[in-house]
Amino acid sequence: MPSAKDVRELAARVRRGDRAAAARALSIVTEERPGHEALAGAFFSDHGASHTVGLCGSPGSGKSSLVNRLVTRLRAAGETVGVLAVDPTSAFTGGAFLGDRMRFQAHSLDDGVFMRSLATRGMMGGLNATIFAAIHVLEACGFSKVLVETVGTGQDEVDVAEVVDTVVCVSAPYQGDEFQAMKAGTMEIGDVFAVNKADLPEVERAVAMLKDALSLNPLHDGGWAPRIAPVSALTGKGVAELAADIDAHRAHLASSGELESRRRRQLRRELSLVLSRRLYRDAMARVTDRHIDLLAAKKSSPQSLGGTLLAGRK
Ligand SMILES: Nc1nc2c(ncn2[C@@H]2O[C@H](COP(=O)(O)OP(=O)(O)O)[C@@H](O)[C@H]2O)c(=O)[nH]1
Ligand SMILES: [Mg+2]
Repeated sequence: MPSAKDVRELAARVRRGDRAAAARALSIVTEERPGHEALAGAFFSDHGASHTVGLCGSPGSGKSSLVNRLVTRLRAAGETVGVLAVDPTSAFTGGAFLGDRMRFQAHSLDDGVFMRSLATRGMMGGLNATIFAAIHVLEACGFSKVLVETVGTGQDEVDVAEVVDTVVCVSAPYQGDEFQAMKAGTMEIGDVFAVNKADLPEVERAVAMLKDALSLNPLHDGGWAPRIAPVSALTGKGVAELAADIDAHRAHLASSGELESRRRRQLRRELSLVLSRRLYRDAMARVTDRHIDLLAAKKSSPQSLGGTLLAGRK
C-alpha cells in the first residue's frame, strides 16, 4: 500500500508532465491496484482541465486509424494529446497501413503525445468505472485534448456520453453500421458523426442515410445540430474538417452553457460509480454466517437484510 506521501509525490510528478509517472499512475488506477482510491482522489481536482473527446464505433470502423490522423492534426495545431484506447483487439499497433505505422512511430517519439491502451479485464471494448480516474491523470499531466477510443456496445458499465465533453461516432460503409448506429442508440449521443473510409464508394449512400436518420432527431440540449463528417483515415481527406467539427462542438458547449451541464453530469456519474462500489464493498464486509443462517431458516429475506446491512447495522 503506497503511503500518503508516495501518492502526493506521484501526483506531483504527473502534474509536472512526467510521462513515466503518468504511465505508473494510469496502471494503478485502471488496474485498481492498492492505493488506487487515494491516487484517483488526488487527481480529481484536475477534472475539466482538458477537452475530452470520445470516439466510439464498431471494431473495424477505423477508430484507431482516425485517432492516429487526428493526433497529427492536433499536434500541428499546437495541441498536446493524451489518448486512452479501450480496445480489446488492435490496441496501438498503429493500424494496417504502412502510413499508419509510421505515424504511430512518430507519435511515440513526440513528447506532446501520450497513448495508452487499456485492454484490461472485463472490458470488451466498453468503458468501466476506472475511466474517470484515467482521464483525470491525463488532465493532470497537462494535455489540452484527451481522446478516448472505445467500442461503445451500449451494454457497458459506463456510457461514453457520460464521460466525455464531445462524442464522435465513427462508422464506415459496408458494415451495416448505419443501421447499427440507429439501433444501439448512438444517434442520440453523437455530437459528430465521422463516416470513415470515404475513399471507398458507397460513402455517399452512408452519409445520406445518416442525414435521414439524424433529421428525425431533435436537436441536442443547447441547440447543437450534430454534424456529419465524411473522412478517410487512409488518405487523410476530411481529417481537418473533422477536427474543426470537434472544436466547433467544444466552442458551442462553452457559449451555450452546455459545457457546465455536461461536466455536472460527468461529476454525478463519477460519484455514483464510487458510491456503488463502496456501498457494495462495505455492506459485503459486514456479511457473516449468521446472516446466511437467518436466510436459510427463512427468518429474514435478502431484501430485508440488505436494508439492514446498507444502513450499517449488523
Ligand atoms: N479503405 C480504408 N480502410 C481503412 C480506413 N481507416 C481504417 N481502415 C482499415 O480498417 C481496418 C480497421 O481499422 P482500425 O483503425 O483498427 O479500426 P478500429 O477497430 O475501429 O480501431 C484496418 O484494416 C484499417 O487499415 C479508411 O479510411 N479507408
Ligand atoms: Mg481500434
